[in-house]
Amino acid sequence: MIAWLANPHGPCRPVRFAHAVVISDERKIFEGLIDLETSKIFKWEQLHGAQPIITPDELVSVEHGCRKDLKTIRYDERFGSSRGLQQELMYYRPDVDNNQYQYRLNFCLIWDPVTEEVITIDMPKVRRPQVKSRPLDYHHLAIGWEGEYRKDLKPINITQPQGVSFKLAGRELEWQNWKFHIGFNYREGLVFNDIAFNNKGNVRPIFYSMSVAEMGVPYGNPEFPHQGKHAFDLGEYGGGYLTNSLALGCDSKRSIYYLAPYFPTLLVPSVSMRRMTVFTAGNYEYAIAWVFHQDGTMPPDRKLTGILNIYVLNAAEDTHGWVSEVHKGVNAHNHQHLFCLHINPNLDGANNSVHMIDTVPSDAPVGSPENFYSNAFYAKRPILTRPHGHGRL
Ligand SMILES: [Cu+2]
Repeated sequence: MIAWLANPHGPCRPVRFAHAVVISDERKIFEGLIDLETSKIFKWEQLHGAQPIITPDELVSVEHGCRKDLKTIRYDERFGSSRGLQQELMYYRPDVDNNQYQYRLNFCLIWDPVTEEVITIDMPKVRRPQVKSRPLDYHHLAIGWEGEYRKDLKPINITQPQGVSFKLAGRELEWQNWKFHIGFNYREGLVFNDIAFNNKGNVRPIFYSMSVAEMGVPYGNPEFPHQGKHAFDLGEYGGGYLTNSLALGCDSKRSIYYLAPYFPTLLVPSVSMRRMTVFTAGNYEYAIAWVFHQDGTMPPDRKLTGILNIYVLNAAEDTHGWVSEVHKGVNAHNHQHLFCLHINPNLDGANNSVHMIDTVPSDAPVGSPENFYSNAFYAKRPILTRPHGHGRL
């Protein structure tokens, strides 16, 4: 691949393979490599001890199924790890235009996506009352009822009368000495390949590929049934599948260029050429922006917005510090959003490594000659040596 990138018109064009992850009706998972030129299956194997992504179709089916299937209710403890079960957080919505995350119910369902049935209702030991606040209306006309749109903002017009400064050839973009290929897949969403910077005529490769590979959200409330609340938004739902389609004039102003990704299904979101994707994972929206600066740096920018995943709270309840009360009778569980970058460095070639920087206080005690005033700190630079597992050494 490296040889072909160096000479795209030369003879060493690599064979094109498709990497397929296939989920059977029984949710068995198969992984394969298919030669796209000969349609020959190069590798095909069933994976054991792993769970596949929850597809958009399955997410729709669980919403309908949970409403109608309440026939098999039992209070079983846990079910082992061989089945991919889903814990469904339940809400009450008085009207279709109301905020669907406002009234959390105090129980959860466990759904089996293979048999398409509810296998358990998890009731907490402590019951808590339903919140009785006024429903928040999300219909656009409701803004009129709440006092109208603001009228004191002057219009903003962004114009580029001489056109844009970037060039796009296929999926390869050039801008201000940067050059890279823009890929997209169901799991990671945007993937940048072959990122290079032209430094006064010297084209320097920087990254072979770069993407956000996962985003984990651990929740910190140990009380049953919240202990299993721990989302992997990319691996479980797919950052590409959840990417929102954008429209000119609605989501962006002029001089935006849209790219359409390809999926083996009918879902076709488009990606804004500000090198940004916005995907919605349940109650959250994530804006993943890749900013390529003119000085050759590219700090990733992650924005989160949305609605807190809330739960109900008794009056004067001791929350043990696991939650924050955000409204009378409503709490939000402590949680984090941990982004996992897939970095394949290629700075002037493959022979380089990635390190992180930790700021560490001096080991020398206060009053010692080395650190008399206690202001000494240094930068620790551990190298990330392994791509899998516990890389931090
Ligand atoms: Cu959050």
